[in-house]
Amino acid sequence: ESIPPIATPTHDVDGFVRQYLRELTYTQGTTLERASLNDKYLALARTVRSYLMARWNRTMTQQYRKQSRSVAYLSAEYLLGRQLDNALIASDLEQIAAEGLERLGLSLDELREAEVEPGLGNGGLGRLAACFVDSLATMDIPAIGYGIRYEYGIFRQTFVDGRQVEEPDNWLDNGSPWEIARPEQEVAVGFGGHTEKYTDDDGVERSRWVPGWSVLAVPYNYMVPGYLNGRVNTLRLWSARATHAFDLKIFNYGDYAEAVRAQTFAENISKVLYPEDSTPQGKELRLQQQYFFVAASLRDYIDRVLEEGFDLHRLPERITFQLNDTHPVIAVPELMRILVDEKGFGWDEAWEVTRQCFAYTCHTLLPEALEVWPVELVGRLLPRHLEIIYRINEEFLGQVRERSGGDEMLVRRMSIIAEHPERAVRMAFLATVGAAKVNGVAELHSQLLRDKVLHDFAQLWPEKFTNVTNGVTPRRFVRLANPGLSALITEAIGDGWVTDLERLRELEPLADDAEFRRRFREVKAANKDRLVRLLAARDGIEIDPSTMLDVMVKRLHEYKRQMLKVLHVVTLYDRIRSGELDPAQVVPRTVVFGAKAAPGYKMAKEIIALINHVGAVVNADPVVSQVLRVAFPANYNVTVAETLVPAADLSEQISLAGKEASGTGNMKFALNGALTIGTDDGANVEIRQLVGDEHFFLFGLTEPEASAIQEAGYRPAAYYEQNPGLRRALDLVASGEFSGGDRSVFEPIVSNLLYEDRFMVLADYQSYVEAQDRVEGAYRDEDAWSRSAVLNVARSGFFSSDRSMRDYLERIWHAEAVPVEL
Ligand code: 26Q
Repeated sequence: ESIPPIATPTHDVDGFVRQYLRELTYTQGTTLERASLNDKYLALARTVRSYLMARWNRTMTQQYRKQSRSVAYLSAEYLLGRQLDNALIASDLEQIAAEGLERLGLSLDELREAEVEPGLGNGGLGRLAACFVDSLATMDIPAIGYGIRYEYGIFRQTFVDGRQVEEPDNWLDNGSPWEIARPEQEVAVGFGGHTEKYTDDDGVERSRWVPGWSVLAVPYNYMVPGYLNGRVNTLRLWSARATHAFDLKIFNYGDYAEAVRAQTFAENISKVLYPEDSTPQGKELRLQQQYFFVAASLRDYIDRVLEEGFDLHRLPERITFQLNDTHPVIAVPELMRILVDEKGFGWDEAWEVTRQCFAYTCHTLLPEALEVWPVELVGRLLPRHLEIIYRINEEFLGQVRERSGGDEMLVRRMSIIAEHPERAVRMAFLATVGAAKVNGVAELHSQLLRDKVLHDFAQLWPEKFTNVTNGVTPRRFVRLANPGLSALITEAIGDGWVTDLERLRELEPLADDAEFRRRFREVKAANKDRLVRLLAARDGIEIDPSTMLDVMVKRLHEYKRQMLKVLHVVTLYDRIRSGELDPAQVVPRTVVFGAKAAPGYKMAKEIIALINHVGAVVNADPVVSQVLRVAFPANYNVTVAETLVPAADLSEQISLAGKEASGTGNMKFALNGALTIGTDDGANVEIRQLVGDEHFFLFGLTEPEASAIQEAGYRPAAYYEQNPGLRRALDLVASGEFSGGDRSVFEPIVSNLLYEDRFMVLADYQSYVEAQDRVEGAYRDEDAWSRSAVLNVARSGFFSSDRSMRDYLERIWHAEAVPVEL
């Protein structure tokens, strides 16, 4: 009758040890003596998980009962980072786990290193999704994240002769203790086939889709624990499975082995994350991935509300589907298809519901980054969706015609279907038409969206457009990554800042406190030591912790301008070698790069080779290397960021103005007390406004200036001709100085800079070098520098992803917190 509830293990060392041994013995099936490192890690992960399980169950039970308004975040990427550490702090088990393991003769630090991070994202956009789900759980918002469980995440980067080589990321190989498969909740997703018209029982003309093939989507649930609260939200990632053996019988009875082999075709869909970041390729499998996870997610959510007997006409009262860029935008025609074809809605009422259910976040400004799918491909893979997209477009353009008095130029510009160079669906336009709200990710970016990329749409629907500046989770990127700084802050102002980051403001007066600044420097020094140990053990790289740590970590892309940083390094090398600079007068620095290039992005890979080759020459020079060293650890990822960011003195945020939508690394560095050298771009603009001009090294063209030069006809060679320092730096690269005398190696880079330079590296060179000279001057005054660093921390509370969530909630989602009892 009444079975007593199974208790969560007690929140103390005894309870922890008992649960740990239970996991090791009965789940892992081994003993302390025999256990491998991986066994010990898995048992630890499951132990921590077991403490959160009751919260997770309670959260789900409550969700069903309360039927509150909620948010479904649709994202093709979640760059989660390691799960164990975050689960430990969320459940307040750090101390207990450390002691409990010690009692067993084990080391928490050693075991946490055994976790392979799930790298299910490329960079900023994927990491943002991970920060957002963390904040939603911590703020007690009923929310679910939907995405893809890639079997292989972002590739592992290695260098061979300084050149990038990609290796598969087998992140699942050692077991995955953080996921729970729910195979009984699988859903079928159709593809291909044809559409047909028919007359229903009421004599109404209808369409239906008869797919040609299908795959199963199997959900895997990941826990998303709120920080020290009772909520554990769910991240639901879909994995593709071949439809059951029934296919085999039907069409391949005679060749069993061949039929089984054919199954793997379907399972390719969730096999690998596309490593392209911001230059989408129109690959068929990529569109399959998008439709696969979107169709499964909508189906999953809708089935759940239908079970409650919920009326789909009221769907917008219950949910917002937030579209993380255009990757999930096929959800718009999919919901229309469900409502019209399957639920018998009329077109207009279905459109009303659909439009109100979606909101779209744009993450780019680069025209080549806007997703466009050939009509031929969409029609072949999703014939019914193409018909629906055409109808949406027809009705939309009718509206444009009416409002504009038949301005056919405008109609052509705004059409969801592009005609050139081939007929294709413009996903950003479909998203904008299909969503109730459209947002950019920083003030400047949202403004440029309204003024440029989506100008016509912003004219038509000004109220649809809004901004939500990005943020990062202070749990992972301060509390967890920087325990020293966290302790210092907590000692000064209490621990409320972890969930209310604006409270960092209370540190401002301490910037003037010499003792506090000294302790701040102590923390920074300790963080550098930690980085020294990591790079030595992980990469065999030796760095000197007494030098200024100058860090540029982000995807390798021409618009981000790693090239500008290289030219600065080459300039320093040249100035020292030529005797223009006395090494005794130079502030010693270590320049750290971390960057992956899309495997097909030639120029990006050349730049990686250049960085490595310049680094090798600089580091080998007996004079220069006394004051300048370059470190480029391979395979930069979230785990590396957690050690690197807290150690940095200088944060490089040097994209061409108007190209970086926001940036989020910039926020992580500022929050950890690095000063920024940056252009007036993305969220740098807001960082500078908040921390103050005196504590930020601004340089470079502004967006309007850069645009004006481009329009007048930018001639990079003119900068080369007129600037002796720049000429010497480029000549050195061209001379073969960094390629064993071979002038051909970096010739493509040099001629690209001289004759094209799309991102105006040469135009900003002088300004950048001068800003670096100011950095050097400022760094010499240790006390003034640490004062600025403390003020950076104190004034960056705005960049918490909790604040981003509040903005989304107020401006777009209108959902409310629903606390779950602890
Ligand atoms: C699309 C189609 C096919 C293949 C790949 C893609 C693809 C994948 C990833 C396109 C773009 C991305 C990632 C974009 C991205 O990370 N953008 C960054 O988003 C951050 C969060 O808003 C911003 O801070 C950065 O400024 C922006 O570059």
